[in-house]
Amino acid sequence: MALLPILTIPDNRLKVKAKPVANVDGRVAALMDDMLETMYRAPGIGLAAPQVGVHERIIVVDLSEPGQARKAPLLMANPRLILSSDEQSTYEEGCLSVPEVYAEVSRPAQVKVRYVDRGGEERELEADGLLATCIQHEIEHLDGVLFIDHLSALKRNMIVRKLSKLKRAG
Ligand code: GNR
Ligand code: NI
Repeated sequence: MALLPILTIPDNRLKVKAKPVANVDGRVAALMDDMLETMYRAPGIGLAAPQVGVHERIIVVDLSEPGQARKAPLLMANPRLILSSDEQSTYEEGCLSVPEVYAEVSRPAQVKVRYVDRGGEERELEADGLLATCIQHEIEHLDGVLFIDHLSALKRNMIVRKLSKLKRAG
């Protein structure tokens, strides 16, 4: 297992659309394990492959509290939403690629996601609450979209400028 460096904005690699995984083989399973370890260490509740510079449609999610036993991480290849509720819910979101920025985002409250698991099996999951929000946040990373893209251009530009400055300052 290995920890992977997490890219932060501004970085054009976060804007690239990721490619579908053809086969969930040993290489992909190992990448999922490394992503999970990286996410736990960060710590975060989700991580998408583009955040570690890999442009493949892979996400990992685990909503357990940091420090608690992590029982059921979700490891997904090619996740796609097959249902999204009309009902919306709003959460204060953060992102490991947008450090120390938090903002409210509204998204469908309930979703159904179809994906291929670590063993190569096709599965479906119904999610609501923070899990639904997190899965949508991760799937958007696969399309090069960040949660700040849901904010006004004014707010987004302020955030990008601030983080650019911090990055230049090292
Ligand atoms: O750790 C994370 N917390 C979080 C909180 C609310 C909504 C989404 C998230 S995902 C984020 C980790 C991350 O950047 N995943 O891409
Ligand atoms: Ni994120």
